[in-house]
Amino acid sequence: MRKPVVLITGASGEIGHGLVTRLAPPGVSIITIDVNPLDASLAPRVTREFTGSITDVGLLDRILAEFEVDRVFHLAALLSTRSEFTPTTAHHVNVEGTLNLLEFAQRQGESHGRPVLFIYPSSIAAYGLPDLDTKTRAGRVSEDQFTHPKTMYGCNKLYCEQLGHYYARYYKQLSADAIARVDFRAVRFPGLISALTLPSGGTSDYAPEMIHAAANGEAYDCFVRPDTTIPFMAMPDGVDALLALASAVRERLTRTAYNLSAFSRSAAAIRDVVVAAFPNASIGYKVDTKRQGIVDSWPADVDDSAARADWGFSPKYDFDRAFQEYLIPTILERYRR
Ligand code: AKB
Repeated sequence: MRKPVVLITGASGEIGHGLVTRLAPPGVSIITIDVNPLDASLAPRVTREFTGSITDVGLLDRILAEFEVDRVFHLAALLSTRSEFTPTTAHHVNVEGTLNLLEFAQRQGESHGRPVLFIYPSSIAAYGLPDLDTKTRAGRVSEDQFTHPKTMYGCNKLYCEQLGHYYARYYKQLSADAIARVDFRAVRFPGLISALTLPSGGTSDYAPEMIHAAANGEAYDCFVRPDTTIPFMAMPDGVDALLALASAVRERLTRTAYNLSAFSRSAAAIRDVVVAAFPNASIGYKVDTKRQGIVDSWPADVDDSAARADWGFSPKYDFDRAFQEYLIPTILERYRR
């Protein structure tokens, strides 16, 4: 008898860390795939940890044979800055890896007769605003505006949203048994900020990097201009959003991919609050033109009203609460230890 489990890909990453903690047993059995081993504190929470790549179809076949996966949280991806350095690798992991997982979910669904829930974090990188003037005028961008990404990662995310939609709605519709086997749902995350982990290879990383550097007594050069503004969210709200979307009633969902945002602030506003909390912080600016260009093409804020209306998205942490009640106390505790 195969055992019903939740599969988390990219489980060793930032979102995975929070999700494994929140989904922990006894309620649920988790299996994970990541190229890096799980943090020692998380390993006891999972039924089986597979160290390997989502591009390894043989590994997915072995999992298919042994486990009955009814939910997939597909988090594994190369982030935006890293993807610009290795675009073909990014495409291989971000797109072909996602296709492998969708096929895996399809076959799981066919074998156990129920659609497999497939939760996919897309990103504000799916947008591409042509210039700063347009960014200022655009204000809160809705899901169907400006979807002309300027990065490989953004192209990958936007395309995989479409691919998921295809699996959920049209895949094998020409065959006799035209039942959807994959229940695909996506969110477009803003920059995520975790107090417990540091991101790597992203372009929104300047915000978490300046906070962690200050708490750790290290000097930091922010790689974007002080006026640079994009939406952000505290990691606990990001994890809650994935779980809320996963438990939403299918019939109430009016979109495949939903915008999410908790607060939109400039790099200077984030620096101010960090310096107020850590008066010895040394945070300057050293603009990286390429990364600046990427963030300038992302919206200053997004319209997340569809997520709020359809499945009750409601972040707990606005800008003040994120810093005063989550980031600063948790980070202080982390570095004190
Ligand atoms: C990145 O910077 O690549 C990510 C994202 C906004 O998707 N954090």
